[in-house]
Amino acid sequence: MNTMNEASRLVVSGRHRMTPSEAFVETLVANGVKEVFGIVGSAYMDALDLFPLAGIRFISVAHEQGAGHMADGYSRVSGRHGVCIAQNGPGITNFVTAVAAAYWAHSPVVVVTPETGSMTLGLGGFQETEQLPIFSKITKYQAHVNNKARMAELTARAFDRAMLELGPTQLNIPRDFFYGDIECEIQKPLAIERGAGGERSLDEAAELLAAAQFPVILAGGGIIMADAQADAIALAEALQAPVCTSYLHNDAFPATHPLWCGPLGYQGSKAAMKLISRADVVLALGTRLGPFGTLPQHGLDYWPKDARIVQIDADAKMLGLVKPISVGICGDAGAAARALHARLAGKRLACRANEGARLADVQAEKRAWETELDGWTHEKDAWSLEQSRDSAHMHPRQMLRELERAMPTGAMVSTDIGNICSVSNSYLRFEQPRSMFAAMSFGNCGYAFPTIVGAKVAAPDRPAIAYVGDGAWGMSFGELQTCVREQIPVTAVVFNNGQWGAEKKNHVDFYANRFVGVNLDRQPSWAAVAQAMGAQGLRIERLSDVGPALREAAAAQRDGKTTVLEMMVTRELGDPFRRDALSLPVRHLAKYKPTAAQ
Ligand SMILES: Cc1ncc(C[n+]2csc(CCOP(=O)(O)OP(=O)(O)O)c2C)c(N)n1
Ligand SMILES: [Mg+2]
Repeated sequence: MNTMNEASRLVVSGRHRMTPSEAFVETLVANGVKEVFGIVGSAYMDALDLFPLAGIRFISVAHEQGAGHMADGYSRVSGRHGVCIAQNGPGITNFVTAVAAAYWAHSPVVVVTPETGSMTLGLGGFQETEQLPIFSKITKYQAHVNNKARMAELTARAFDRAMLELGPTQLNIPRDFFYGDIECEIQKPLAIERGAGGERSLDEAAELLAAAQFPVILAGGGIIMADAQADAIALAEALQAPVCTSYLHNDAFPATHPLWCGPLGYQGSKAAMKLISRADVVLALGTRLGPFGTLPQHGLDYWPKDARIVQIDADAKMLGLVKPISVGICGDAGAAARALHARLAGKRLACRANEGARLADVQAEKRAWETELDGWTHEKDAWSLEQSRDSAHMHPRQMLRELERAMPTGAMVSTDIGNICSVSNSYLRFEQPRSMFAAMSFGNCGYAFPTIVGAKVAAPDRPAIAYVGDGAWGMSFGELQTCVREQIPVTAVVFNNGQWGAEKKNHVDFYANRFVGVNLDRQPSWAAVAQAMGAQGLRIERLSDVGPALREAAAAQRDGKTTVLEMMVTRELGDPFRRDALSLPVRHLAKYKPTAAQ
């Protein structure tokens, strides 16, 4: 950024006469905004015109959904606001999926939604739709600028609430309200510190932990958001308690730490599941205990139903919502971990007496799981065996193991929703937080690629890698244009199995292989498409090429190059997502009853 822009980042102080556009942009600057993702639109031209002079880079994307995901990825890696903006009406409705995803990822994204002009609202003019109801259930707060004089105040509140409530907020601005003269003051961001939680609950939790014979920590996203990994490690070490990570928060605890056991949930670690099943006290640190994240997996119904649960979450509404708990603590994961640690310091800890045996069990379970993973080179159900028998392509699990081995230090990895991306959960291990950006519980295909683009903008020096199934890639590859145009170098690893695999697995397991809409036949060569779009594209056929290709692609990011690695894999499929939610079909009408041939 040049010096003129640095100087221009000083926010005006005191009351000033300005235009609402100036008030809006100055409030962005006051909140440290340096990048905004979006697609240009007449609705906010007057504010956009100020961005360069305010030192704000406008990152022009291919689709507004991409902008929303980029803002999400940006905020998840930086802990700062992600901001996106678009044209009223269709530009804004294109945001919806991304905002819902950011909501469930607890990302402080500010969604700026210019709307149709206040004087024609309701008349059915051009690009009009009611923009507040659409986002009402997927935002933490909605600011509607009902008077242009309130532009600075409401913009500031949208930013404050995104941090305070940890989730997306909407700033809805009738497009004519960017113009005119107002007098206002630019507000400083509110910095509200979260505490450790109630004294009594912390005391109770410390008592439970001190008396526990087999305490287990479940480390959640709250640890990442609170930058509290060091506190979590210190507490785990004080108890010498094994640490499982919550579903898709594999980066909540360092994988090389002796107490790390791996992730719970779909395609998670059997070691983590077996160990938590033995817990008499679970410390759920910074997790809402989402229902999908603790479903039985690998045939193990591992959640310890008789254990005492201490749950710590920054959002009081999450306490005891999904699982019965013994103690609920509304607090910051880091502050609460420190407060518990301090309380435990003066106590005799029952679990330290059996420490030797417990830690031996932890290591044994971890070794057993690694050995099982090493031997689990391919899926062994009848359909998968049939698919891979004569295939020249790679087994997905082996390919994922090679990617794991070649993963560059400090890498950020985003993962999409799909069978292979889900299986990758067992193979994604991280040392530092803010490294894994999965589609979380909204689970939308098309999440991973734009999200990693946003993450790369926030952390340009870290290798940025997206894992994407070929179906989801079809939804999101358009953002390669953004990478090339805006020079945001990332690596997309595209798993080409020629199918919407995760859904096909349901046909295999429940619908006797009656396939409808799951085969992705006659796909283009995604490597060639990447090349045509100005990126590098490589088709990877052999296992021995996987690691070198990933390393080279990640290194090429330093030269500004985006690479698509098209992994040619068999059609075999791992366990399904929702075995819990499907049933074998019942048909009463003769015409729908399966025939013998089926
Ligand atoms: C936006 C959206 N549409 C549809 C789905 C349903 N769905 C979940 S997984 C999946 C298949 C993903 O296929 P692909 O990306 O090729 O990955 P694979 O399962 O083959 O590894 C689909 C269609 C979804 N989750 N999100
Ligand atoms: Mg696929």
